[in-house]
Amino acid sequence: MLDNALSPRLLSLTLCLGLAAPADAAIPESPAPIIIIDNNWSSQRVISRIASQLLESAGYATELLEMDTQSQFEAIGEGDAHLQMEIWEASMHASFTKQIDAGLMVDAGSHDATTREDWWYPDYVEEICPGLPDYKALNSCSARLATAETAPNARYLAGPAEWHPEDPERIKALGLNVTIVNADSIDSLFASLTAAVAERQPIVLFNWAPSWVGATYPGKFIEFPRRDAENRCASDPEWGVNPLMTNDCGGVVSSYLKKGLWAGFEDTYPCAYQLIANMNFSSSMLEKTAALVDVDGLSHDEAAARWLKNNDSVAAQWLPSCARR
Ligand code: TMO
Repeated sequence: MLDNALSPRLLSLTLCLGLAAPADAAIPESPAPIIIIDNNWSSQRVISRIASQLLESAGYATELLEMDTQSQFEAIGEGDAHLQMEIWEASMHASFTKQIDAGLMVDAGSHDATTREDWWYPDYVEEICPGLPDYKALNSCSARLATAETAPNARYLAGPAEWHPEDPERIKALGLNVTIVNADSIDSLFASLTAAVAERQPIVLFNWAPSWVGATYPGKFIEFPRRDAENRCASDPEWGVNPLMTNDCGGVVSSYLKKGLWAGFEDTYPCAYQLIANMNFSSSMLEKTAALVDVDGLSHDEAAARWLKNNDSVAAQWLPSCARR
């Protein structure tokens, strides 16, 4: 069974040749492909492919659909896509919750991993700017954290703008002498980090955890005013250090990582629903999936296949009996 689960190509070849009929003809319950959202960072792309390979081993057709984190939930709500494997609380809670409240999506459970997304720096930057990690040091050190492009302001190297659209408002609300420069991909974000570390140049950039970066380059998140549990920081100008503006706070510090599904998923693909609900990545598992791509240089497809090969007993536990054949 495990061999079948882990060799989708071999399995589908066997099926095409008519050598094996599914033991349980009920899978797939619908021939329509399960459409999986494909974002633009490595762990998400790898675990989406792990889900895809497991679903295909069970007999489902799957497709990956590239979407950004802002428009994805609308597509899932309309049934144009069905599955998001990594819903990060700090950047996606509001848009995800909106679809849940409208009855258009369901929460398919939390991974064990807890997450953080925020501004970050490698430890040696504290020698250049000793007031860190307090956010006020961004102003006292702005000249030292500037580049030619941003001087006299400090440079904040962000990811693609759609990841954190609140950044410009945070800068205004906290009165920061900071200019955002957006990296257009994680490859360019991490290439800038690697180059800065090699020369011990100052750098403040967007980072997240779990990711392989913190294990490779020790560093810290900048400590902004803490976001409140009700997230009034995002909705109530009066809350926080700036009584006239929202987003005068940092990201959520210990936040969830969830799986989310189109509301019609469980009725359409009941066995696949059980499989997705069972899938669960810890922080260290998630770091490993990203490192297979960003450090070891595998493609996302190869990384998913390699991960399944190295973790076959974990994957076997996720497969409900209806998905084994
Ligand atoms: C959404 N991300 C994991 C890139 O911060």
